[in-house]
Amino acid sequence: MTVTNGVNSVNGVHGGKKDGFGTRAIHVGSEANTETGAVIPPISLSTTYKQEGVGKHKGYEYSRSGNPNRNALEETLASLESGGSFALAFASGSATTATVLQSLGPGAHIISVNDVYGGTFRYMKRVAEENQGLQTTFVDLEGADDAMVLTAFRDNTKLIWIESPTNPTLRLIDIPRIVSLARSHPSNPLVLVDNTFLSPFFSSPILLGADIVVHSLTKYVNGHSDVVMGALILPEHHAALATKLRFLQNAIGAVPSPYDCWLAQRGAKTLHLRMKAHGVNALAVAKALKHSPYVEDVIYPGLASHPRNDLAYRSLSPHARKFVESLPKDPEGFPYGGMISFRIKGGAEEADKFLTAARLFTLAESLGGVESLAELPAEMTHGSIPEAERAALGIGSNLVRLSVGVEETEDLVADVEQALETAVNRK
Ligand code: P1T
Repeated sequence: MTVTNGVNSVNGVHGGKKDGFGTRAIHVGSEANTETGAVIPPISLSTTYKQEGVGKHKGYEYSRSGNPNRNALEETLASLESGGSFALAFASGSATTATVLQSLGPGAHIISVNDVYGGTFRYMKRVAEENQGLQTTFVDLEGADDAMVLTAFRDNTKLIWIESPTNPTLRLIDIPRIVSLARSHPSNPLVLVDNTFLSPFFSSPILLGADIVVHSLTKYVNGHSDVVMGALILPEHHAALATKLRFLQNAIGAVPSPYDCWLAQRGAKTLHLRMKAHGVNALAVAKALKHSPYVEDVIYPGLASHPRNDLAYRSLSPHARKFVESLPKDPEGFPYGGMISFRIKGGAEEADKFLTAARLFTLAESLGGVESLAELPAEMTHGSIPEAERAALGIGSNLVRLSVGVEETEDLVADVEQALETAVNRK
């Protein structure tokens, strides 16, 4: 099977001017159907496509290689991730990770930020290392100085894996600094940013020099907790790498269904609206946690009291900065995505009570949906990380992670306050 569809190029440019983020989210990849006029793209479930003669077709042969809904979603994503030109969708964020790591070839070395999603850690250690011979060195890319980061480089270092902010301790990585270190070393590894936590609305890593951006679309991009899917996006100068990855997308075959692509594209149309609401709500909840006598420590990089709040501001995408600057000045901070982690006073018992006492924050894994979620990383999303490593990262039994949804702000704040009261004060 050959790959029939090429890589998608960005559009959303009119009269030399690029439409804004929200306009692109709604229109790019969603042009009215030329045959029927349907404003919303139909779902194309066919797995195969008629050929007029052998090799003569309308751009589609077999739907693993390409289908109208996946192509349309990829076009939307290439346009939304600023600086992106090529987007490829996969059956999950984890399948995206797997395909990228497989593209590095045998014997490659990876440098990864030390705090990553538990499933990414598991893939690097238990699959790539044990089965594919890829070595990963986990480095504190937030706290280590340049010399310390450079000591991790090897001749065969092919990739640097960044999450920023990290899952779940929300460490912030200075992406341009890591890019310049990568460029300064003879191995010149690719710099990849998993942008799941901030979404293409709050952060544009390609504009900061990243080579590849990865998303679990399961989270903010789809936004409604009803699709598992992933994607990667590359800038124009990585056309050859995009072609290689597209070959692997088809050859490995971890592709999403047309229906899921259609849902994710529908979700992406409101990404800008949802992210603004997630950010405003998260800032309000983070402030309430900061003022609570029942909280030991709150981690939200948008809070002015966060040690890397200036880096958070510098790392805002151009569209997020415009949004933040349009808000009335708040001396306590600015919206910076919807994720918060905090350490509740006490230990596992208080954390467990908080998680079951919350009414609106549902106790569940995942993040980025319209509904608020809360979880205990040590036992849930990061349970696959050995206990000693979790402890070194600060993922203890009283660390609670919140995915702040887009419900009414005051309801969420009241819910967190009552759950804290129940968990710590009325034991
Ligand atoms: O679940 P999946 O679509 O395969 O995506 C994996 C993934 C990749 N990158 C980051 C930063 C992630 O947070 C995830 C998935 N995370 C969760 C399910 C979670 O609750 O943290």
